[in-house]
Amino acid sequence: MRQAGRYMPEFRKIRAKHSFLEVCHDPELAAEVTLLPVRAFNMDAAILFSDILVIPEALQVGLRFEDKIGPIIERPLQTPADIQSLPVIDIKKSLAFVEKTIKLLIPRLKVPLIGFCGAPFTIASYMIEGGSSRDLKKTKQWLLKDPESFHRLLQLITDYTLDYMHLQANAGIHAFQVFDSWANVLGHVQFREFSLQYLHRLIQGFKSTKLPIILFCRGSSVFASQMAEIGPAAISVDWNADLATIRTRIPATIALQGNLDPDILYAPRKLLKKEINHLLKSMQGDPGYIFNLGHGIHPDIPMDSVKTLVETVQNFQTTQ
Ligand code: 1CP
Repeated sequence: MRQAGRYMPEFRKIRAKHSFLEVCHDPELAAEVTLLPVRAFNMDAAILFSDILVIPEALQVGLRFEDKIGPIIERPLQTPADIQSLPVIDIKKSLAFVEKTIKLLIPRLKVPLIGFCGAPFTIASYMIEGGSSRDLKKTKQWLLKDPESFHRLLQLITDYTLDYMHLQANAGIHAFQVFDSWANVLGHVQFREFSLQYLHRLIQGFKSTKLPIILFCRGSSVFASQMAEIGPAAISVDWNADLATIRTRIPATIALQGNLDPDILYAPRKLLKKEINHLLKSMQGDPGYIFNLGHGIHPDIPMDSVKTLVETVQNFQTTQ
């Protein structure tokens, strides 16, 4: 979850010279930033340095990132006609920089590389809201008042996303994670109609690659059983629920990833270790368990806490 993020001084040093999008667009820089946490902490996997919003950017809605605000989309979608006016793009060309980054990384990595994208619902919500939003009011009003055009938008994003997933698979990634960061604003009926259905299409469309898909929703502790129905290789669980309880509802053929509260990284070392060990013990013996945070790491987390976390997890088997 946000391995490089903003908490690493080395990342901030690069960012002092380059905008966030410049780093994403420059394969050498993006590869270098991907490697930073792997080198610093001996992580068991690397996550590609990029952002879920490169698809809206390729669709020319005017994406920029502002410090302390986050993403801003200059031309958000306001009417169904705006969907019609989106340009027809070739993902292979528009996102060729991601392919180059992955190809640079593969020979430089000794651990697996995780590629990623945003879920269609989350991407649609950014394109409609024009940036981060707490309640996604415009998005929810749109899907309630005009579900037909909302589905058209979701399908359009799904098609481009599948092209993007295949671009990453062909370039050499080893696993793929889909982030539905805003699924938690949906009730369970709407989750099924406006999110899950399209996540299912991504899973189906990616099957030919035989690469594992990890599905994360903010809200996965509530939606886990529905997510299991569409057959991902793993479900990444947010930090609101007890993971061992979720395990009892999910088939053993689906791995579970998660779910330490990222705020625990602010705790003193002793408490941090206690919380991590508690989670690991609760999942002990489960061959389909992958430790992770329940959501992204905060930019002001001390490097030492991340170090303690990785060491505690990696030493767990031998010390118990
Ligand atoms: O190394 C890494 O950090 C991993 C690469 C990565 C990933 C997997 C980044 C880099 N972003 C993401 C995914 C991402 N981006 C998600 C899904 C995961 C999640 O829910 O956190 C989302 C929602 C985004 C959108 C995004 N990107 C936001 C908005 C979040 C919100 O609250 O609306 C922001 C602020 C970003 C910027 C961003 N992306 C990545 C980094 C390191 C940063 C910070 C950039 C900086 O200021 O330097």
